[in-house]
Amino acid sequence: MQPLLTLSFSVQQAIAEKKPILAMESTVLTHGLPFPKNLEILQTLEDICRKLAVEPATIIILDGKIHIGITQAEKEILQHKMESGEDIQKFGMRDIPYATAYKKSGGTTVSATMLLAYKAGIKVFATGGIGGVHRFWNETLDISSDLKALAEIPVIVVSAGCKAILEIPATLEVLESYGVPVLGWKTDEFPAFYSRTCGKKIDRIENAKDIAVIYNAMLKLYPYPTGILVANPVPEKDEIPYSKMDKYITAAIAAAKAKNISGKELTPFLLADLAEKTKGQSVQSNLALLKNNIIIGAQIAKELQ
Ligand code: PSU
Ligand code: MN
Repeated sequence: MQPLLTLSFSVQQAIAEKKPILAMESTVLTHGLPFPKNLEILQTLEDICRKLAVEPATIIILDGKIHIGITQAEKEILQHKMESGEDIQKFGMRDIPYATAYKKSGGTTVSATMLLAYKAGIKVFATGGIGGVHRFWNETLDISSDLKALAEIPVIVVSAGCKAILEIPATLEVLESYGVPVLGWKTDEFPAFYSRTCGKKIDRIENAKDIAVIYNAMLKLYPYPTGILVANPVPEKDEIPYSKMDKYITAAIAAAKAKNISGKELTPFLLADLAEKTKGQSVQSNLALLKNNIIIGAQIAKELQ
């Protein structure tokens, strides 16, 4: 039997040297951002992380192999697959066993990345935004498995909140029901991805050290420790006001409904529609907040080490 996880040489080395490691999600790249810019962004994010003396571990599945950290050669394989139009899938937590059995390739969502980071012994990872409770959830029951993963897996997730394509108050309610701490990085308000605020209050934290204290207290207290959601607002200069985004979002959701798009296709469809309608402004904002989350994630990884 092959080992379940393939750790890159640099990640193995970082583990051996007790160097801090930050895991990175890949669906945000494969399905949240356009090709070929997504691969450039991947490189930029990894470079930022390395400059901060933290080893980036991009998590992705290629031909059924679960990679914790990818090499240059594997990035080229991914690029080739994308260029040739091969089916690069989106893998949530439940899709991983199938992907390994049938040698599929794809990006891992927040839920899948949490699970795989945990298995690899990595405690923190950075992403763009988490999935959550979708608008019209009471008709569709569409609630992201990211919330289930946050409820069950003790990994710290650094995000810019969740996208306003979701029903944000309902998403926060579910996180509260599941006992998941939601912490605002130097903010009292939950950020809404492209926008810095959404009017919902959360607990404020001032530094990475306090996150480590909270994480360790949770591990000691909870019989079943959960994840922790760190919400880091997009930088001011890259913010798109909620009022401006909201009309595009409403239109994108209506378009998805008209085209009968549901399930895991929904989020990528909405993101692509927003990128088009905002003439790339949403992509720019997405990149800025990703970089920002890597920086905070790296600080937390160092603090936990
Ligand atoms: N939110 C974003 N960009 C993304 C995603 C969410 O702003 O790319 C991706 C993440 O990978 C997240 C997933 O985990 O979508 C959630 O998908 P679903 O709603 O199908 O669970
Ligand atoms: Mn869903």
